Amino acid sequence: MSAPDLVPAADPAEHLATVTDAFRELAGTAPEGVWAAPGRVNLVGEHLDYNGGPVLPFAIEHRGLVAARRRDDGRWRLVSRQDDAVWEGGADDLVPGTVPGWAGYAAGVLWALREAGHDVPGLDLVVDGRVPVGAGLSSSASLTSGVAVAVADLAGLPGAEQEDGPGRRALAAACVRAENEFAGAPTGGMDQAVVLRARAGHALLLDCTTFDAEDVPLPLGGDEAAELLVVDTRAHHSLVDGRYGGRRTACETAAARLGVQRLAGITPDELPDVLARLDDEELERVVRHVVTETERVGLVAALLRQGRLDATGPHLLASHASMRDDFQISVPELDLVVTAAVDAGALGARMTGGGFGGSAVVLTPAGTSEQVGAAVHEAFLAAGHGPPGLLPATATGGAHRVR
Ligand code: GAF
Repeated sequence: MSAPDLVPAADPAEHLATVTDAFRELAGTAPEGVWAAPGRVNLVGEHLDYNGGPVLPFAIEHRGLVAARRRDDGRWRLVSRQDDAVWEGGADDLVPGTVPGWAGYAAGVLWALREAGHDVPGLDLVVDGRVPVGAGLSSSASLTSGVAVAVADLAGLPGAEQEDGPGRRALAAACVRAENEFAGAPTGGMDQAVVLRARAGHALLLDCTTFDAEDVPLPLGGDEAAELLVVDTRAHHSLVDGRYGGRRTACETAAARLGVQRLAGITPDELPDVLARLDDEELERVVRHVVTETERVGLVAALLRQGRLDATGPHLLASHASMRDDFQISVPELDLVVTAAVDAGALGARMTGGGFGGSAVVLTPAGTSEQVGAAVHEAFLAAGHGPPGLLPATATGGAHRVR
């Protein structure tokens, strides 16, 4: 049997040197600065952001770096170490829907900040994203947020500072516009918020109606009773293939039929009556997911405030079942992570992110995540799948300047 495929975060010094060298190759000079933006794992609260509900994500060590320097001619040159194509343009080229691939996300931030009335200087900019792509770990929010903090810092815009505040909220809103309107990805606002606003050692309990947030302790990697492992199934997840958007549309249809602004405002007590009014099996399922998942976020957050991550397992399992059976966004590989992990002694597990592929987050007793990861690896091979990627999970802080 092959060894499990461990996917540690990049070595910070190597990552910094690599993006700096790539910048020198592009511009013939050193960058003015380098900024980092993490990926994220959502502990619980899936597909609630665009339903105005609460979510509980945290930022992970896997991250992207952005190296940048201002140019005098007002033009932008965007380069990615993960792609050969260079995008070059000026203000007339910032047209929504016209810039394909990763560059659409980066250029979208320039567009959104200009739309917000900011003067965005010309830039040379190199990105080196080390958040696995298509893994449901928000490589795109890492990209947009990294570009946003770099531009904010170089242009003297609010939000460049690391502390959470109105400037960071505004940058998150610009990143959402970049993804929704410029790149055409119909995301909610969870990912950009946590990537820009997370505090190390904490999950971000985010109210997606007001975008107010509470930092809830999520101590990982110390002598805690439990630990988290992220399993990338390598079943590719995408936000632009129509399936994520289809769930969003079903929620909007249900809300319109019920005459409510946001499905997450429906209480568990109201649920039976609400379901009876819908008379549509698909809409009933999506509403049941949103209402029960909203309740689970509150229960998990309450346990975290008491330092009881180890007691959250049943809620994580119930969340996965809800996404598998009611929201129907799981795939066999994600279900296999959950069953194999539980069989190997995990306390709980669930798919995380938009679904239809991507990653699962697994809660294990302290000191056992390696053994549980090995069991999931074996189960994947036995089922004829390729090896999953195993990522250790610690909760890090949001996007910031590293140099
Ligand atoms: C993706 C989206 F980008 C988020 O906005 C959120 O809806 C998530 O899927 C599901 O919770 O990550």
